Amino acid sequence: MDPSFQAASALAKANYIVALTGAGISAASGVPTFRDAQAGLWAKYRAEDLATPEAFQRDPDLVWQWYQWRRGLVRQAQPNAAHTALAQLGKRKSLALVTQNVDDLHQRAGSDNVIALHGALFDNFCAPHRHLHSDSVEGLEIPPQCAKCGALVRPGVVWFGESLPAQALANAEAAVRNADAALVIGTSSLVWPAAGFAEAAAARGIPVIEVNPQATPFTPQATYHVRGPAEQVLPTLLGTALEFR
Ligand code: BJW
Repeated sequence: MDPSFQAASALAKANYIVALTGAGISAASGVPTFRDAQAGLWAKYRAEDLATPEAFQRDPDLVWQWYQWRRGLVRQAQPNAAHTALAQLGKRKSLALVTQNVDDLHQRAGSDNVIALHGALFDNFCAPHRHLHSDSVEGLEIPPQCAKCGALVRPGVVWFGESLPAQALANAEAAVRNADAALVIGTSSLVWPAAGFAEAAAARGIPVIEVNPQATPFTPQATYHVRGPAEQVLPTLLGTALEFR
């Protein structure tokens, strides 16, 4: 039987679904992924030059330029059919949406209560004290300085070697513990602890559906691998699941 049909059937039977998303879901919106050979941001830049606290200490200008460029891309981007399909699923079924993405495309597509594991691209906080700066830093000299303590302000994202937000981790763990089906969409499953959620779902024995044009280290553990871009696969897959009786 067609794996997409079996996957849709498994989703239709589930009462509570957890969806784990990564950069691939936003690729069709024009937001580059991190590790794809041609288009990935890190084809031009090394991750360790940009997405670590050490890189920020060493060269805050470079790191800020990268984030300002990415903020510009995301501001211009629109949610695509994959974001919209998940938002619609969330209106019709009980869904926990856990994302590694720092863009706001799930929220703009209409998904509520998104669990953001790696922070938010448009948040800012001061590096040493994490004073949150809700004001935009646009128009300020880069790197901006904290008005409270004078330290440098940084983007409100999770860099390598940093802990993930405790509440988001706890919410994601609970979602994986309680779900009776899981979707793993557009992630290379290389970055931890996020990659562990798909593994934990598979270890519980629930159906886990991976949607990705490529195989990943997680693929052998997936119940179904629906090979293809999320913006093409998800509208049909989730639409079919919602129509099952
Ligand atoms: C499509 C598509 C389409 C294309 N449709 N699909 C255990 C083992 C080994 C190492 C570690 C471990 N535990 C922790 C670590 C260390 C580290 C880590 O994971 N390292 C590995 C790289 C080896 N993890 C951490 O440091 C984490 N913190 C932590 O663990 O704290 C505790 C601790 C502290 C100190 C010591 C030890 C532990 C923090 C990780 C933070 C990751 N941050 C980033 C940057 C966020 C800010 C920003 O955006 O600038 O998060 S890195 C980057 O990778 C970003 C992403 O969220 C993350 C994941 O990437 P993702 O989403 O999977 O994207 P890609 O590009 O990798 O893949 C895209 C996929 O889409 C591909 O598969 C394509 O095929 C597919 N695709 N088009 C569907 N149209």
